[in-house]
Amino acid sequence: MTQDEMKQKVAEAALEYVRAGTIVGVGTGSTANMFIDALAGMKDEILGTVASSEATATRLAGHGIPVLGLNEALQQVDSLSVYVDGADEFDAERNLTKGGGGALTREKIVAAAAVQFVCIVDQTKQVEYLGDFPLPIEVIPMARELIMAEVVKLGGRPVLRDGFITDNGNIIVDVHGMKIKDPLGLEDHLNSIPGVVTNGIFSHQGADIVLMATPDGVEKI
Ligand code: ABF
Repeated sequence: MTQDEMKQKVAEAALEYVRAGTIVGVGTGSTANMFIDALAGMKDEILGTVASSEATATRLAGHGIPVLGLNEALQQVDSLSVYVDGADEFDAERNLTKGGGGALTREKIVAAAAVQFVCIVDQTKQVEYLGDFPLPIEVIPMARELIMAEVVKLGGRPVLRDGFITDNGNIIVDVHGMKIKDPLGLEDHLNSIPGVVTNGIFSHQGADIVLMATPDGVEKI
């Protein structure tokens, strides 16, 4: 089975967590895109969706799936019923690294607004420790050098993502060479540096359920 076939299977499996009459948070990336395509078959059953990026909003709208702003949604309901999104890495405690697509801040916000975070991945994303995948940090542009120097002190190798601007008008610094043994601590530490908008460790907002596609089927972790 190819990686794309595994992504397809896990995207379809996530439909089981979509409840009729609720607002659904929708992530970003190639696996999330397959979920959006599958969700189109249920579009008349849900109240609407909240997108974690402009790209996701465009794809949802292309299927005729209603897209609400998060503020608008939370004026109608107390919380989103579920947030479905991919990840770049996950560990045994369901901590995640996200943000390879640069949408980490909105992804973290929408995840925080949902009762349940269902993470959809294929088995290539499973790791013992997060950090092999470069850790993205969304940064306010004027703080770039300050933050890169702080990252070096932590033992990381910061690389500016060339020519990339987030949906929020900021830049991304990708941190290479970190073996992340304390995801919660590092998430908090990086977020405490002035100028950091957020970082791609999802430990506070870790997944409630990881659905992992393998050639033998979809495993629930
Ligand atoms: C989003 O898409 C990101 O947080 C993560 O970087 C990426 C995963 O992409 P894919 O599903 O294309 O592997 O979930």
